[in-house]
Amino acid sequence: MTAGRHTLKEGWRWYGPNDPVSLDDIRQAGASDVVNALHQIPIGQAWTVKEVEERQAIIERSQPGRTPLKWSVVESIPVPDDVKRLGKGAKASIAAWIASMEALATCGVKIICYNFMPVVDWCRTDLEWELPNGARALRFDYLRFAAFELHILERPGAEKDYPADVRAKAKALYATFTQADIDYLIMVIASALPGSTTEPMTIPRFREKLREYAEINESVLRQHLVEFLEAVCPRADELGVKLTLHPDDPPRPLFGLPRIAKSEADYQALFDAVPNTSNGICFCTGSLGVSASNDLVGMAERFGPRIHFAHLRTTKREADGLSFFEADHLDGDVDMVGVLGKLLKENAKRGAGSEIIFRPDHGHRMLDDLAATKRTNPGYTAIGRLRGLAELRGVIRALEYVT
Ligand code: DNO
Repeated sequence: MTAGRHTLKEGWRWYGPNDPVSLDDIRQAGASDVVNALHQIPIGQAWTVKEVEERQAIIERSQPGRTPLKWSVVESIPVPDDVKRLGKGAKASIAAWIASMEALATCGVKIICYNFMPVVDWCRTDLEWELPNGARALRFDYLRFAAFELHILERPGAEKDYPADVRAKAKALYATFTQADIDYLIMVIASALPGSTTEPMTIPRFREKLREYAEINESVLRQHLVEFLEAVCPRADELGVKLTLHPDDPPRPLFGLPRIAKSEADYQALFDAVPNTSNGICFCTGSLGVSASNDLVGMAERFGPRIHFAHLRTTKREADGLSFFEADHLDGDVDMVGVLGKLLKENAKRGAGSEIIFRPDHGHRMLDDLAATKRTNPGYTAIGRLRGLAELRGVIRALEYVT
């Protein structure tokens, strides 16, 4: 709980009324700020004030007498495919995105998270990978991913992205797959995980989408993001909205598609191209931390004023350097204490109402959430995130005490 103190604000992602995690669960976890989106509205369709108000009433006013919750962050307004492929040419889609932003601002929801990942949002190969303590974690296994690309998706040209020894290992791995393994991998990679901002795909549709992106290389995609921001930021500035671009997860090109929010240099290029104050970052330590070359503590310091929202989690890179799993919040490759120190420093410079909001991210499936009858969203269990938030809160309190 952070009520009454000037500190980082504790957020919690909630998928809406169908989320098996309740608003009381969020209160009991101690979070104050809800991160939510209107997932039921098709990608590309503008959100109306009425729709936003209805959701806001559920979050903020449906249980009088309870500890107050505030809907502070939208994660995400999806950026439709045509914006990524056509940039400013996708006029109607950009206008609809701005209309959603205006509806949110009218209701006072002023931090908006979005991403610019083409075709697939976050990508994993296992949603229930068993840890040595029996809990389940999300994992990205490079060889399983290669087996998917080379032998299930059969992406033309994919073999060029893998050295011969990896191709051989992926082929051998694929030979061990049952139909159930194949179906599982298709489900995990292609069918859009909950909260994703891309459309669920069958394999034929996946191939078609990749064909649609054939001409889109890194500089074209970056240019399209710049055009999108040039259209959106001036209005966001007027409304006092902060836009936070979520990094690519994992932070590297996938499926031969470019990724342009994977490093400090990528973000710096965007801030240089579109310096508006509304142009910010969702500081996702879990996504950026997958790449050993990202200096997270330095980025937290250098991008401080552009950070309005943070996803605090950490992954652990495996022996091949390309596979990783989601570790406990303080025990992966990210120097979380160092990052929190920088975020607290930045936050101390800000006035009331513009604190950085963070949320714990991708908790393990553990304890009662492991029950077979328990419905949980991958990474978004109550108990795993409760643990993550408690650990982060402990670090924050300790850092505040010693400074
Ligand atoms: C997954 C999430 C992503 C994220 C979007 C942001 O857990 O971090 O789906 O919400 O990429 O637009």
